[in-house]
Amino acid sequence: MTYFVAFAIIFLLAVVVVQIGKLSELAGRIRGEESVERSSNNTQGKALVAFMVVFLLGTVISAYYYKNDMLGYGPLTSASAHGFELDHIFNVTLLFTGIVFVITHILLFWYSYKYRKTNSDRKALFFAHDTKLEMIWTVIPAVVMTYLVANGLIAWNSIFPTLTSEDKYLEIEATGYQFAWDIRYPGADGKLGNKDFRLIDPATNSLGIDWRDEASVDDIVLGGTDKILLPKDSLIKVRITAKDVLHNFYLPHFRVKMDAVPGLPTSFIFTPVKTTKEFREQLSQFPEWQVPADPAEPNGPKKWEKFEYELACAELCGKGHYSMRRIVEVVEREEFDTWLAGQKAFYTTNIRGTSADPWDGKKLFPSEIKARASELKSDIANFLADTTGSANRNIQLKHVFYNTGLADLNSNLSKYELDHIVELMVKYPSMKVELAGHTDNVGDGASNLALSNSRSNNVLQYLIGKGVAPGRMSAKGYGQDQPIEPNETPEGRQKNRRTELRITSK
Ligand SMILES: [Cu+2]
Repeated sequence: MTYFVAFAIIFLLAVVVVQIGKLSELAGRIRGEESVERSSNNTQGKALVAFMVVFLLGTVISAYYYKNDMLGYGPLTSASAHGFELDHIFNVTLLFTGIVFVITHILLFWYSYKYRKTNSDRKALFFAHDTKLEMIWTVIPAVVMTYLVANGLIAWNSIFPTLTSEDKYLEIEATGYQFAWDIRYPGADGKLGNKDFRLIDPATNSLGIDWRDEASVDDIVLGGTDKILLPKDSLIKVRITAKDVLHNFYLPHFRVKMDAVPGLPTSFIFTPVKTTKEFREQLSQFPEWQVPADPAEPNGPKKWEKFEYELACAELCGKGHYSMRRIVEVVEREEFDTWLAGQKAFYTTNIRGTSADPWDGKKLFPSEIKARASELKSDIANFLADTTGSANRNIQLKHVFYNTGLADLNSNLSKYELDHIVELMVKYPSMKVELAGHTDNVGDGASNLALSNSRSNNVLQYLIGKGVAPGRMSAKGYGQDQPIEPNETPEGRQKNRRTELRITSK
């Protein structure tokens, strides 16, 4: 409806303009062409001068009035190191184009007025060529343009240094798709693992990360709405890619803007120099940021207190384009390191132990060994310290592996957990344990019982071999009789095939 009314108004206005034109033409015929043209030229000439003044003042005044809303001025000075350089280049360009704008604007309208057709039989001066003029309007723009372009190139090269492996920088990856960003951080190794588009699986591996690359197993992928944390004063390289259409990685406050092109990785290098907190303080110096953030709540937080850096997609990539906005927070390096260390690797939470895991039963990663050691230590300490009888006495040996279908211990992989148990047996000299073997319900009960018996016995033999007194340990197989999960699913059966450390005496 609104569109229809707007269209009708425009149509009616057009009709009015055409009618007025016809009317003045008719009036002209009645009064005589000559005098009409003269008065019309006069009016138009004056109107052009008026336009010149109003437009020029309007441009200058509005630019001054709105300067604090523009990036680079007042509260919005750059939050990244290279941003100041970039803002300077914009200012230099603005200076030159501003001078040209003012001169051409004045000349254009002043000449239209000055040389309007008056009474006299004035004629335009005609000349075919003037070398001096040609030189002036070729050489001056050429010199200015060369200066601007060269300046820009120099700045571009300093903003995009070629980083070598010697340089210390944090490399993160942003993958744009309709309509979100997937942000990947390297884990403790500082390296992002390989990707391959053929490995993309919308359900389990939307980025196509290659888990066979050990650098990828500690990579962290942020959830769709998580804040993107960045450390202050650290060089950051963002690898930018896209999965479907063209997007654009845009961090306005950091003057970072780069296309995300499917199939063509791009990157940007920058150093944030102001934490979110510091930037808020910068904003608080300006009265327009001292107003309430929510006008409905006059006593609520101020606008500057609610400020957040943001990531946007600067490419109109579809109708959900706006939802690619993400909050970015810059914090001190220590806070960032603590945050990153507390993030769970995508592989650990989503891939480890599933059918997509190429390392299942083949390898334990140092971080897993470490985490498991402290888990085991606290489980046993908890049980020993417990006086209420509620602590669990059955401790599952999660990192004890056997060769498939056999009772042989895979000691290459099991040694970490078992050696740690040896240490704990030394630490708690009065503790006695039973090694309990369990199976799933596949196959017949008797052979399952036999298998669990020999498996637990093999663990016992390993521990004896490491010097634990045989009198403190026993081994027993329970076969399929004590499942901890239903045996209906492969995951359930996998959980039921286990060896437990049962503390029989403190
Ligand atoms: Cu987009």
